[in-house]
Amino acid sequence: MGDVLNRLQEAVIAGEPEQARELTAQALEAGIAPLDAIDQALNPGMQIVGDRYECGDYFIPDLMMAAEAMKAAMEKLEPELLARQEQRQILGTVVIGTVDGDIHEIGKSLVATMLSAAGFQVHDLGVSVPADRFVEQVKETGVSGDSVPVVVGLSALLTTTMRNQEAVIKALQEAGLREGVKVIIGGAPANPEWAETIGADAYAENANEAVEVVKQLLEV
Ligand code: B12
Repeated sequence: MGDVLNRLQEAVIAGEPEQARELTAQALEAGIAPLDAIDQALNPGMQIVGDRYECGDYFIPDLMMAAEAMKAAMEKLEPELLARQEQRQILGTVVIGTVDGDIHEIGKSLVATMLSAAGFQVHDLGVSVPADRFVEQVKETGVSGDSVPVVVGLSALLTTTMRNQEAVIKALQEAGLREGVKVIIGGAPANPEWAETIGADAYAENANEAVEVVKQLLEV
């Protein structure tokens, strides 16, 4: 079991999407839980890639290939993560996206998948999402979802784009929607203090914590 996860981690570090896909399939066949593959192979692999980029050993193309490998693995894991959530009871609605100017996708998508697996209806708006687009989706969700509670999840991976988390909160305020929603933020540069500074309701460090915190916010 350890061996296939080690090889999966290596495939992410080497930026080999085909290998990552194949090894993920092997891991699932061997009975490895999807979350273990994420926690023990994919995330540590991306961490190493990030460290190598930081100290100048890796360059942007290396990051992109590693991200492709991680995405290939996630494509295999997502259906499994969702399948493990047996009866589908909608706990609430989450509108999530990576804020304007920021194209980092993987962490946001992982949070979206985990929330979906936990029973939330998730509207994933994608990456580099303008503040207006969040507002539009909250309006739409509010109308179609009646009294279903709405959480807005804002991801930012860059110190230059974390300001846009605040811009979304302001846009929600201006549209008169802030009171009706809960806002959770995340991404590497964010932290609880930043959440407080910009008037978010909560912060979570990773996808597992995000599920717990969203449940607490909605009291479900
Ligand atoms: C992969 C990667 C890329 C890929 C992204 C591919 C893709 N499709 O997503 C590419 C190559 C495109 C890229 C581009 C750039 N990147 Co980049 N990238 C990374 C890297 C190596 C990994 C990010 C990742 O996917 N991690 C894995 C996921 C699972 O973790 P995560 O994103 O942190 O998400 C978790 C938590 O943060 C949290 N979370 C995330 N979102 C949310 C949302 C909510 C609501 C909640 C509750 C929680 C939550 O839960 C997630 C799951 O556990 C990081 C380094 C690092 N170690 O983080 C740099 C990094 C983020 N990038 C960086 C930089 C500088 C850039 C570029 C500006 C480089 C350049 N000069 O062009 C561009 C920016 C382009 C843009 N406009 O966005 C810097 C940011 C520095 C800073 N302080 O601002 C980093 C930190 C690298 C570094 N050390 O310098 N990057």
